This record gives sequence, C-alpha cells and structure tokens, in this order.
Amino acid sequence: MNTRTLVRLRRPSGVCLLGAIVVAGWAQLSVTAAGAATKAAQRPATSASANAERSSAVRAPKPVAAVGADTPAAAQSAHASDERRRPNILFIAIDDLNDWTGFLGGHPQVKTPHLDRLARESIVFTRAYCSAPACNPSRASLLCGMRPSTSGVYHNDNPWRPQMPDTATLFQHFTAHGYKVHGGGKLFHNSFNDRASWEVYWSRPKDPEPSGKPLNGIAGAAQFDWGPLEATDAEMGDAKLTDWAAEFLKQKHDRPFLLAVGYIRPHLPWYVPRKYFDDFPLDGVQLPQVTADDLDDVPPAGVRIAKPDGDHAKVLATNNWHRAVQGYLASIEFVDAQVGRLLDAFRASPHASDTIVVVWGDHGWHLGEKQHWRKFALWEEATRVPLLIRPAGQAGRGGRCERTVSLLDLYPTLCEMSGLPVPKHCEGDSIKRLVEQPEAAWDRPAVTTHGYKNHAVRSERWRYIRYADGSEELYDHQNDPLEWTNLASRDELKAVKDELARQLPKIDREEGPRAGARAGPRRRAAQAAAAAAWPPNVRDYFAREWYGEFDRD
Ligand SMILES: [Ca+2]
Ligand SMILES: [Ca+2]
Repeated sequence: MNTRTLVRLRRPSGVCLLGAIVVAGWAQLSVTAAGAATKAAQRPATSASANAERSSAVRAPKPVAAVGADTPAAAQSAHASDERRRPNILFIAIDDLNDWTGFLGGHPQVKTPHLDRLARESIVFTRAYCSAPACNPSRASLLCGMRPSTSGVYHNDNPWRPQMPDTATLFQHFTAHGYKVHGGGKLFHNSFNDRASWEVYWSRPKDPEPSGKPLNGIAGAAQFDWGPLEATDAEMGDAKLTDWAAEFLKQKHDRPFLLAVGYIRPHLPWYVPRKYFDDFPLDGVQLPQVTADDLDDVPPAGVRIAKPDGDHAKVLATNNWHRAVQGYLASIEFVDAQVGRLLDAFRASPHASDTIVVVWGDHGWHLGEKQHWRKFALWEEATRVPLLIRPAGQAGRGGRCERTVSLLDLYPTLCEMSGLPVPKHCEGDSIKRLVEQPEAAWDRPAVTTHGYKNHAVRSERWRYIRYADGSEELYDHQNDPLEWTNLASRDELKAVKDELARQLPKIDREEGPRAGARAGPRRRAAQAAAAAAWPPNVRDYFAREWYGEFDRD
C-alpha cells in the first residue's frame, strides 16, 4: 500500500504550510516537510475538517513486532481464531485524580456518584500506586510496562520514546494482535504523544478560558489557578471528548477494540462551570488534616521536594487554601459527570456485556499535606491512585482488593485478561488473579520512583522512602495513616526497613535527555542550541514527534 496524504502542518510561528506525510509499505509514517515539527497533529481541533485530516494522518500505525509471532500479519492470523471471544477494553485515564473519590474516601466531601457506581460493579484496588508521581513518567511506565528506573524516564521533560525506541506500547501490542485501537485526549503526556501507538487519535479541544486570570490572585502562577467558569459543560474539552467516545461506543465494530479515553480535569487549572463550585460552598469546605510540624522529622532531601516556601507559602499568603480545595473538589465532580455520561453511553451500547472497563489516575496530589502541593513527591498523597477494573460480562460483581498493586501491572493484566501474550519487556505482574480473587495472597509491594535513585516502597502496612543521598523515611500505616511520624531511625525497625529495601529497583538508569521549554522565540533558540548536543536519536525524535509546547505540569 502506498498512499500520499496532504496534511496541514503548523510552524512554531503559527504560519501554516502544506507538508506531505508519506505513508509507505505497512504504513510507515514519516514527515517530509523540512524541519517542521508536526505540532498540528496534537493540537486541539479547530474544525471538523481539520480533525478529519488529522485522523487520517495518524490512522496508520507503524509496523510493530508482535510478541510471540514474527510479523503483525502472522500474529493476526495466529490469533484470528481467538478474536471472537476476546473482550473489548474501555480504558479511561483521569489526569491528576488522587484518592479523593467516594470509593477511596480520601476527602469526606467529594462527590463522585458515577465513579462510585462503577466501583460497585468493579474490583476496587484500595492500595494502588503509580510508578512515578508525575504525568509523563507515570504514563510512559504504565503504557510501556517498564519502571522509570529501567527506562531513565523520570520527569515530565524526559522524552520517553528515545529511551525505549523499540518497545511496543500497550496500544501497539493490542494493535499487533488484531485490536482496533482508538484514543482521544491525554493518554501519553501532552508533548510526547506516540503517533505509532494509534490507529486513530482524536485531539481533545481546548477548554474555554475565564477572563481576568489569575482568578486566585496568585501572580505568575500560570496553571496554578482556580475559579468558576461562566460556561456550560458542553463547551468543555472533556465533554467533547466524552461525545467522541460515546459515538465510537454506539457503533458496531468488526474487531475487538481498545478505546482509550484520557480526561484532563482535575488537572490544573481548576476552571470548571460555576455550578460545580456552587456545590461546595466555601465556608463549609474542609481542609486536609495536617500537623504543623510534619516536616520536622523529614530529611532535607524530602523537605526540598515538599518546598514549603513555594506553592504552600503562596497559598497561605493569599488566603487560598479553602478556595483551592473547593476548586479541586469542583473539578473532580465535573470530571465524574463526564465519566457518568460516558458510562451511560457504554451501558446503552452493544458492547456493555463483552468489554473490560478500566479507570486509573496517573498519580496522586497534595493539597497542603506536608506543606506540599501538586504531585512530584514520594508520600501517600502523591502516589496513591484510583484503580478500578470491571471485568467483561461481570457487571454487579464488585469487590475490594487491599493488596499493594502498581499501575505498572496494568499492561500485563490487560494482556492476560484479553488472552494476549505478555511481552517480555513488561516488568509488572499481572493482577488478573486479584481481579478474580481479591483476597488472594500477594506479597509484592508497590514501588514509586521520583527522579534518579529516589524511591518509595509501599507494603500493606509500611511506606519506606530512600532518597538518592541515602536518607530515609519509614511510616507505619497501621498506626499512622497520615504519615506524620518518621520511624526510620528506630533501631527496633531495622529489620522492617531492610526487608522493604530489598524491593528497591536493582537498576537505576541514568536520566535520559531533557527537552527544554519551547514557549517563546528565545527559549526556542536556546533549545535549538541545546539540541546540538543531543544524541542523534533524540534529535530525530524531536524533528519527527514534537507536537506541542512543553508543559511542566
Ligand atoms: Ca497527571
Ligand atoms: Ca512528620
């Protein structure tokens, strides 16, 4: 098959030009417009036709080596006989949602009736943790099946593909085994979407913006802002994403599908329609439980991560703590309403009985606990995530699993639940057994990594943190669920620490290259200068795959 498709490319200056995407052989994608990054492919749609163009540009995946077969064609043929009984997968990611859901009980006032209903039909993993407490490394780890400490992808500005150039992502693996894989919204981190992973990718439109930013009065805080939006739900990007996914679900499909839907709220900024703010009157908003001296027993490496003089000081100085909690609660209720609409469409669809539904959040979030805000830390608040798995054809048979599991486990789990081989590169363990028997024995703790050689190990009872400089924290969740008392220096707990330390990663790969910010011409020029020192594979990657402005959050 040789086809030639014209697509509109946008230079960083905003000037549009026509470039050619050549789709050759088994649909290998390469951009031929000299030096033009294909930012347009990841931009929100400005019109239906622009979106259709974009879909055609990403419709054809690159060849993927199918695991367990020599070629994709062989894999498809080898597994064709199984396909009829393979389940579909509805794969729902929610950006920056911590344990503030009804089914996890992270905050007493949260309103998530739609997620809670799904939770009652699902296995709820009450101790699920991310591999990394930031969007890009968490998602790269989940979707590639590898630990951050193996890939060297630790931060939001580490492009992941050059670190794992030949790794079949979850989506590529399912494509290679005959699945129809469509995605919309945020699945990979913003700047580092992986076009090779999609048969069809749908760009989520941007949200309406309030006038008079910042609404919270914190100057220069960029996305660190919150307040009610004079807009309807239907105008919001996440609502349009829901419409797109619901349309897909209405249709019949000739192959099993994996539909990936990536919601962006409750990621900052917390601008959602006013009615959601009205549901949490400010004078009744409850702050998280904190203790003023919590950082006193945290080693300097941990205090540097908490940055008490950063966001927390600004929030206090501007009297914003209640408003921030209100904004997060409102954003969560908003995204819950969108998930509810998606699930209504799903339940009314022809696929309601033969589809696995998975919901996950990419990491936790602090709202002032340990004087810390956002993710980017190794404590419970930044690492605990919602994780629901509703097996196909088992609606109504929910359960709760208290074992420690990791988002790293999702790739092999979905393979096993769908009858696909698990690729050798996957470092997680399938938790299919726990989906079937939530009480089953399980002795593996969850490991979270934040930056080179900073790790947390979470067992059902303990959290052990070791920073790159060797300093430590140890918390006993049986007696201290808020992690207020660091026990790492207690002699009588040395054996506990040693046991947990045995679970630390055996490999600590050096951090991969960082992408510089590309906001303005000066920063772009600085990046170009820096790029001269990059290894050729990273330069090639950026020429080919750079889609958007880099986003620190
Ligand atoms: Ca995130
Ligand atoms: Ca403390």
